[in-house]
Amino acid sequence: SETVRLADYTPFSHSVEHVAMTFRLAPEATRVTTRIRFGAGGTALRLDGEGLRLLALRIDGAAVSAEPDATGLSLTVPDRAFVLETEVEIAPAGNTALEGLYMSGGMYCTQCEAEGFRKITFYPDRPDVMAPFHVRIESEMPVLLSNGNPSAQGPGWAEWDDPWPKPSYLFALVAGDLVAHSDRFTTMEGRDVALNIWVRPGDEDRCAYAMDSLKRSMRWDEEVYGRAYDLSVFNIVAVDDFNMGAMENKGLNIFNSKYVLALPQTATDEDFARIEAIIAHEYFHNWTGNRITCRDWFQLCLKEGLTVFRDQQFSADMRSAAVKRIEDVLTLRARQFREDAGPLAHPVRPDAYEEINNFYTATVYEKGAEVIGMLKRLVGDEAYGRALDLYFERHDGQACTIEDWLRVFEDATGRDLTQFARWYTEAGTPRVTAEESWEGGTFTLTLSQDGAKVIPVAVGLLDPSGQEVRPTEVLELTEARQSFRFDGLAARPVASVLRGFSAPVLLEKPSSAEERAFLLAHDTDPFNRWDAGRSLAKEVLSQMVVRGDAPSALWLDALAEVVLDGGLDPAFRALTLRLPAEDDIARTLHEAGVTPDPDRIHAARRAMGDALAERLRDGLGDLVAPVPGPWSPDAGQAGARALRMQALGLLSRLDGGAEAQRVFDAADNMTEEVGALSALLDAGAGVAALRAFGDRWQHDRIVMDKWFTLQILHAGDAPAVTAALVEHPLFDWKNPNRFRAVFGALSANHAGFHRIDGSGYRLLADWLIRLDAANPQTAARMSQAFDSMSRYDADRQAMMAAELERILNAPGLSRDLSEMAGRMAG
Ligand code: DPP
Ligand code: ZN
Repeated sequence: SETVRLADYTPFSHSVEHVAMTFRLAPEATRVTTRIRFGAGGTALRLDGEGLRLLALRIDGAAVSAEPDATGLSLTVPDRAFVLETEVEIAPAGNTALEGLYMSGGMYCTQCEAEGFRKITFYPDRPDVMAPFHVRIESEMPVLLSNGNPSAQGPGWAEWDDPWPKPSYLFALVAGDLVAHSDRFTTMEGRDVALNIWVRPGDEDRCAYAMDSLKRSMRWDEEVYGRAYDLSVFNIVAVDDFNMGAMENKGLNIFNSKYVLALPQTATDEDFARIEAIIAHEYFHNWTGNRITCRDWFQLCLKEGLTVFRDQQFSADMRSAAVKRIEDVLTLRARQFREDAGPLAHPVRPDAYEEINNFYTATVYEKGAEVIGMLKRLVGDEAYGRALDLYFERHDGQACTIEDWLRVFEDATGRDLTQFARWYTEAGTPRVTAEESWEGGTFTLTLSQDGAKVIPVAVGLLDPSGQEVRPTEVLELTEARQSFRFDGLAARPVASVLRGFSAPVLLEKPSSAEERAFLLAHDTDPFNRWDAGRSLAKEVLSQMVVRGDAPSALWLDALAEVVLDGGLDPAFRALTLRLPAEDDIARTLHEAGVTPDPDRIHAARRAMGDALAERLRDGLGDLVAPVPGPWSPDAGQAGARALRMQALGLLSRLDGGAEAQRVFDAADNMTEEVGALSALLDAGAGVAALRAFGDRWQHDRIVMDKWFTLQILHAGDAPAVTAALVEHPLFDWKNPNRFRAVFGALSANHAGFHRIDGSGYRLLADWLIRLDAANPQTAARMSQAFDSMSRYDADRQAMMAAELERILNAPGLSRDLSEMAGRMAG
């Protein structure tokens, strides 16, 4: 396969002044006519195009004969401005890859990012070619949508006009039997915008939360970033078959239906929070992505890192900033630190790829957002605001690079960001070591790093009584080793280092269990308070795994103190009560030079939960009391429910699931239904509840995904349960959500996936090979389960390597899966 390199970038030969397209939709034979007005650019023109049947080609109205090759069309064109017209035929009904124009549940829809537009028509399918589009759709479908503003319509046709020049990856078209949940929004510039969420008939009562999230996102982007919406209509469409979460097409966002549709009865609090975040994320792309886009796909983090950062800020403002930060770091460590530690590690801005779809990663997205958080911390909030204003002013309408982005900050602040730029170009999670000394009223913190980056390390000091004696200060670590002095202290302080997780690093700070228990009890920084408890829990778990120790009383007491403190935010208490995931323990052990044993980790984590349940025995009754008040999706209630469900899980270890069964039977919302069912499954008492759940929700695709996931996640023998479930009539493996619900759960069940008989590895490989033939993108994404191979013992490594080899030898393997398996096989 061919490698694409950042170093080889060259601008496109021609400008595109305007694009006019006509779609005559039919499932087996859709006709697409495309009229492109090119500016002058020499006589050689190369267009991208894949799987297109070329019917006609005209230059300035004169027929030209041309023969496409496998990836496009090379033409000799006039050495001046000209109009190229093509007519092609495509078959959306047979498009199972879900890229380009395809069908989902009887409707037509598109997904063009990153390179799907070339499956629709011949075009310079690259983000730095931007043009205004006019689209005509002819179809018997009642609702016909494309980007921009509606311009005309009649029976069987509609026309759309998008005045904002855009790259082809933002093109979208939808045609279907849809109904709208509608509202309006007036922008700060006085523009009246029609808002519609289009769904299948019957789903319209499930859109209220998404609509509310959209309006709050629009207002927030005006208030916080000064950015207003720029068309007369904003459409969102929910589709059941979708490779990703959602897509920010200009004026016509297309969403995986699970990130739109929600009722209290069908969606958990986490689902509600995710819907709010993804609606915001796609909306925010209108400025960070659409108005200012990427020059090439190596710059993907330019739009994704920034837009994730913005959606995280939004969720923090809508909910609890402290809780949001803890949740974001949990995700970062679980997904991005893992990625960075294995064979798939790459810089936030990669410099080479075979298949760009493989680079929509935790590193580009989540670490990309962390890098912006660091930048903001280093320059300060006010300068960040000025830099963003300058970014929008200077680059509106352009396709940009990370260099452009950093130059804006340099120009706005006068700061040299040469060293900072390494965060974009170097892979791997830096290690920072902290050492302390105390002498004559002076506390010295010495920080060292294994690289040469600029690392903002936020630090605060507490006195021995737990009072903060030095508020948070951002230390800038720029050298290999640096000392920072704090003078005039009455007593040796306790340092709270890397507050708010001020940089995405592995912090090594030799400190006693007592000191961490002290920080868990007293730290004024909520993130570090939580993280002290977490690092203590990891240490206890490691000792249980490695030495067979019992869980320490110190940890149990410190945790109980927080969990039973009614004065603390229930969401925070729930997060503190959550035990580290088995995969996280495996990574931590591996980093410490210990080969993780999945069975021992599983047993130790269970023993830890049992001990915790014993320790909290007297308090659990109160903690599982119903959450008062009418149901609401807000952060307060969600936190209370999270704490209740955590406690219910512990109580089930003591009562065999009796209380969980009562909660399950009485539940009037999905958070508690799923929470109670999980507790029952863990207690080995979930058979009846699982059946009841399946009977109740068998007609609801989104809820049934949970039914599949839960039984695999909580299975003792996850491969066996998975093997049985793929025979279930509702296992529709071509639906990405269903495939992920099953195989995502298999790889998330750490002990099950890594069973020493190799059955987990084998089953996943079998199905990746099968899925690859239909949907390479999702198959490649799911193959990442193998990226932790090098952590484990020789037997497991050999079995995983053999499965990767088997994948690589599969006939007709896609470029997507071949690149992923090849990188992991080494
Ligand atoms: N650009 C899309 C996003 O919003 C890709 N799924 O992240
Ligand atoms: Zn995005």
